[in-house]
Amino acid sequence: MKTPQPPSTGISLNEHLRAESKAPDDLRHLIIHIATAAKYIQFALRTTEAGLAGTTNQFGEEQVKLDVLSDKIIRQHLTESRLVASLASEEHDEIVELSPSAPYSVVYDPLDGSSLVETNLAIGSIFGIYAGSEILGRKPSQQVAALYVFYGPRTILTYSAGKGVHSFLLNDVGEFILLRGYVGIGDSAKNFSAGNLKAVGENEGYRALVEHWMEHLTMRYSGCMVADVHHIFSKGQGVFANVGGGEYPEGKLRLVFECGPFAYLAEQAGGAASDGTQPLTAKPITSITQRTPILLGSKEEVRRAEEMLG
Ligand code: P6P
Repeated sequence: MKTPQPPSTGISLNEHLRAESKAPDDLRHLIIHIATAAKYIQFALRTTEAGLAGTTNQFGEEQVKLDVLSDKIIRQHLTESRLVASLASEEHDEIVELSPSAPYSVVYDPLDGSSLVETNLAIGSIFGIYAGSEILGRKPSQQVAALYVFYGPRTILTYSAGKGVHSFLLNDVGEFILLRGYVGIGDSAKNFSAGNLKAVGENEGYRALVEHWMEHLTMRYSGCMVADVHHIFSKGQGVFANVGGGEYPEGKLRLVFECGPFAYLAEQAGGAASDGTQPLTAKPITSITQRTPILLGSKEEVRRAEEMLG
């Protein structure tokens, strides 16, 4: 019988942050704290029963137990880092001040797609990091880093600290090891992921766009933004859309927690992210409940979407 091989000893997340991204030590430490929280969440997903928590978040969405638990885990690790001045979580309706003189503020969706937990589909956590204590009035372009953790058959952490997008695999000894450096998004797409599809009933431009994509591209859609956008990063092409119409006049997704971090990452990977009229990285955050249309991925399709939705 073949003896099990030691897990890959490729470059670690910590070393990559230091040597490749040349991140300041306090930013590197903060991202490592976030990565540690993700390991506890990954463990909880495997061991904690799914099911509803019996509470709702600020958006009136029913919280599952793992939403609440993931939020607590992240908040604990951000607090223990002593590096966070203020934080905003999708699960809470206000910005929380932690250590006023700390260097960074963190915005996060602790468990994006959590309604899919009981279906055993992949879900994720999304993080944006700003320097200083202010969140409102900032633009996603002012993030100093953004990252997401994808809890699928494998747990993958993807980050950018301003020098490209890099993916790391959680190995068997609990370390994030480099899987792919300098992830890129090509200009043309083969796949599309269209959310808030009910909007086609009243949004003629969106109907025409989705019909075009159905004729020319292949759909890949799971209902979890982390999984669907990760598909674009891992394939190096694709376009993700969630635009206004029906129950969500501005689209379903939130600027600060979901669209801002992913817009930063998409641009770092050579792709584009737009609200249909402007780059999402240039869109000021006016409130933590602010929703926005999003078109993200291969530049040619984001431009096509801007024209057809225009
Ligand atoms: P729709 C999950 O609830 C979520 O917030 C995102 O992860 C996902 O992209 C979107 O909502 C799904 O939207 O319109 O397909 O239900």
